[in-house]
Amino acid sequence: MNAPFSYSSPTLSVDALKHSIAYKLMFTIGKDPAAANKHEWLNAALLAIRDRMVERWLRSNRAQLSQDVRQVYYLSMEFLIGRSLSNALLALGMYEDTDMALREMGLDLAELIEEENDPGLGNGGLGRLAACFLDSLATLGLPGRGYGIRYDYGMFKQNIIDGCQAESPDYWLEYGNPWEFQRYNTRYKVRFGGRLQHEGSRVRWVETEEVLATAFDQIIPGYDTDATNTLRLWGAQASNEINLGKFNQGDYFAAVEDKNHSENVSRVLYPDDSTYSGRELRLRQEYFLVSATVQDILNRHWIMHQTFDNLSDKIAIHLNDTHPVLAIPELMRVLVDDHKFGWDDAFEVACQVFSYTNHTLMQEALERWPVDMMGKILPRHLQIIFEINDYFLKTINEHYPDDWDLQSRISIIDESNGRQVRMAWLAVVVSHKVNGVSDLHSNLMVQSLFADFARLFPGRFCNKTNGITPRRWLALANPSLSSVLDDTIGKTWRTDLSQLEELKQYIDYPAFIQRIADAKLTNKKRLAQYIAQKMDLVLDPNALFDVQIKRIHEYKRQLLNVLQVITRYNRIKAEPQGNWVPRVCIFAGKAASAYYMAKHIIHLINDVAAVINNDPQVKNKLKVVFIPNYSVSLAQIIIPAADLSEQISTAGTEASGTSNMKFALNGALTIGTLDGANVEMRQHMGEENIFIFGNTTEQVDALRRNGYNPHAFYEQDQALHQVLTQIATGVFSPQEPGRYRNIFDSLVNLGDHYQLLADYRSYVDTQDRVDDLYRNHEEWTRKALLNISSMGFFSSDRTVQEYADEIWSIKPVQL
Ligand code: 26V
Repeated sequence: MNAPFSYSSPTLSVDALKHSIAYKLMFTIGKDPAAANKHEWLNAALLAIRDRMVERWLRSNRAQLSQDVRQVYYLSMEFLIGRSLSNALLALGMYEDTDMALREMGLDLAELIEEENDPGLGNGGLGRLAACFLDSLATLGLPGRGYGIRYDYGMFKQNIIDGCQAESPDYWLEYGNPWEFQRYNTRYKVRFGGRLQHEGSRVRWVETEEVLATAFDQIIPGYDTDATNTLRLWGAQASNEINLGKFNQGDYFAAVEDKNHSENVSRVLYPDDSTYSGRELRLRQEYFLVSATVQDILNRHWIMHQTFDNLSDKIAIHLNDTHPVLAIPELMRVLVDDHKFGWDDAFEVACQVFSYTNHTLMQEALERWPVDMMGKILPRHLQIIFEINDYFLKTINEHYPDDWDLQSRISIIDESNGRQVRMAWLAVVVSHKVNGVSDLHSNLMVQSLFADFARLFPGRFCNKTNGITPRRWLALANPSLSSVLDDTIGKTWRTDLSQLEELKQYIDYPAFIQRIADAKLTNKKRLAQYIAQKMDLVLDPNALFDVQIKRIHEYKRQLLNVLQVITRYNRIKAEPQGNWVPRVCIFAGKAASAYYMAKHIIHLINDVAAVINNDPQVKNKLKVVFIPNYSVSLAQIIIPAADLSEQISTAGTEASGTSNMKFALNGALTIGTLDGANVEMRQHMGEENIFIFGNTTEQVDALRRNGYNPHAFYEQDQALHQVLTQIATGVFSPQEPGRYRNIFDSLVNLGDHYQLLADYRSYVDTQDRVDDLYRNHEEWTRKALLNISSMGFFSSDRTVQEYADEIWSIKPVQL
C-alpha cells in the first residue's frame, strides 16, 4: 500500500513553534494569551508538540500495515509512563527550540514541564517495566502496541500526617489529558454474567450485562527515529441499551446509577501489589482489558487478511504477569464460538500466540480466582478453562500414567483450597514461552514455583533480564551527567548503551573524575532544594546520600535499613567527637492501604527521623528523611542525587528490581544482597565495585529448613540488642512507648520471616566499608564511574531485542 499523500517535514523553527503554541491556545483551548494560566499554556505547548509526532505516527502505522509484519501486543494492567512532555521533546530533538520559543513568549519550559501531571497508572516495578519496554520497542522500530486500562484514578497520593501515611485519590484527569486521542468509533462490548445455552455441540453465552470499552490512544515516540508506537488504553462507558431501557420506564435515577455502576470497571487502579485480594471488581477489570483487546486485535487482523487461518503467523500476545491471562480463554472462546474453529485448532493457535512473564514468586501475590466467582462472572470462560485443564491433564496422564500427586499439583484447578483457578498454571500451560526477569529469578522459578512444568516442558522456560530505558533514566533525569558523557564519548550512548564501556579509559584522569563528582554534586543540590522547599529540612549536599526508594514491603526490608540507621545513631551518641562520615538516609515509597505492617514501618521511619533530626548532639552527622508521594517524576530527581543505593531484600525474594539499575547508571554505588538482578550487576561491574552482604538464597533456605532462631542473634549481638530494645521500649515513640512492641515481637519472637537479624551484622559492617570508601572521595567516584560504564547490558533496548528475537519473532518495520 502506498501512502496516499505525504507531508514534507514541518520546519521546526522557533517561529513556527511559537505560532503553533499560540494557535493551539486560542483555537483549541479557546483562551486569550493575555488571560491564560500555566495549565492552559502547558496544554497548548503540549498539543503543538503532539502535532509534530502525529505525522511520524501516521507514517509508522501505514508502514506497519503495508509491510504486513508480525506484531506484538503487550497486555498489561499497568503502565507507569511518567510525564510525557520532556520525553517527547527529547525523542523529537526539539528541546532547545521549544525552550527558546517559550522564552520568547515569556514562559519557562522547565516550569511548564513540572506542571504536567504524572499519570500513576501502576503500582511499581511491573508497570514501570511496561513503560520502559514501550519506549524501547518504538526506538528499535519494532512493531508493537501496548494495551491497558485508562483508570480515572491512578495510584493514590500519599500524604504524611503525624508520621503516618494518609491516602487521597489521584484524579489525574482533572485538567484533561491532551496526549490522548479518544477513538469514539473504536468501541467494543464487553459482557459479564449471564448464563450458557447449549445447542448441540455449540454453546451460547446469553443474558449478559454489557459495558462498552472505548479506546484512548497515546503516541509513543521512538528516540531519534521516525518510528512510533501506540499505547491503547480502554475506558469503560455504560452501554446505551441498558440506560435507555430503564430511562423509558421512567426510572431516570436508576438509569444513571446503572451507568455509574458499569463505568466503575475502569474507575480505579488496585493499589496493592503485595497481596492478591480476590475481589470481584478486579476480576471484571482484568476481563474488561482482555475482552476489548482481543476484539481489537482480531478486528485489525480481519481487516488486513479476511481470514484467521494465519493468525499465529501474524500476531504475538504477551501477558505481563497473570493479570491479563483471561486473554487465553477469551481468544479460544471467540475462535470456537464465533468463528467456528475446532477446539484443538483453537488451542494450538493460542499456544503459538501467547507468551507470559512471571514477576514474582511470592505465594501471596499469585492470582487464584474462586471457581464460584469466575462461574458467576465469566461462565463460558470457566468452562473453557476446565476443558483446557482436562485436555492438558489427559496428555500428561499418557506420559505419566496414574501419577495422581503430579496431577493434583499441576491441575489448573486447585481442589484443595475451596476450588480456585490458578492463573499462573493456566498461563504456563497455554504459552509457548514463559520467562523470569533475572537470571536468579528464572532459575528459582523453574526450581520452585514451576518445577513440575519445567520437567514437562523444559524448552518453554527462559530468562529475560529486565532493563531500563537510558532515555528517561539518564538523558532526561540527569542532564548534568549526560553532558559530561556527551563531551567524552559523544551522544550515541542514548541508543547504544554499551558505548558507556568507553568511559573506562578515562578512569585515571583526575580532571574527568572531578567532572563526574561535580555532576553528582549538582544533582544532590537539586534534591536538597526540593526537600528544603517541600519539607522544610536543610541538608548538606556533601553528606553521603543513602537512598532506599521503592514500595514498602517486608521482603524489601526497609526495616533492616532502619535498624542500621539507629545503630549509627547510637554510635554517634556514644562518641560525638568521632570522625563520622555525614550521612543523609533517604526513604520514599507507598504502602498498600490495607498493609498494616508496611504502614507501621513508615510511621517508625518518621518517628526515628524526628528523634535523630532534632538531637543537638547529632547535628549534620546523620539525617533521616522520608519523602512523601513517591512517583516516576520524583524518582527522576532522587535517583541522580544518590551516592548509595539500598537493594537489601532477603535473597530469593526480589524478582529483579529495576531501580538498582537506575541508580548504578546514575553513578550510585550499591549496597545489596545477592538477590534479583543485583547478582548480574555484580558480574558486569566486578565484585570490587559493589557492596554485597548477607546470606545467599541457599543460606536463607538452609536457615528456614533447619530452624532459624532470630532470638539467638538478638541475644548475641550487643548493638542489635540495644536497637531492638529501643524500638520495643518507646525510645522513638515516647508519647506511646508500646507503639512498636509488635515490630520487636515479629523480629525476635515470631520468627523474623525475612531474616533481618541474620543479615544485620554483615549489613552494618558493610556500611562501615561504605564510609571508609566515601572518605576517599576520588576513589569513590572512580568506582561510581566503573558502575556507570558497566551498565550497558541493563538497557531495556537489549531486553526488548531479546524478547523480539527469542519470544515474539518480530522484526523492525522499514520506514
Ligand atoms: C501484584 C498484584 C497482586 C494482585 C492485585 C494487584 C497486583 C498488582 C501488581 C502486582 C505485581 C506483583 C509483581 C511485581 O510487581 N513484581 C515486580 O516486577 C518487577 C519487574 O519485573 C521486578 O523488577 C520486581 O523485582 C518485582 O517485584
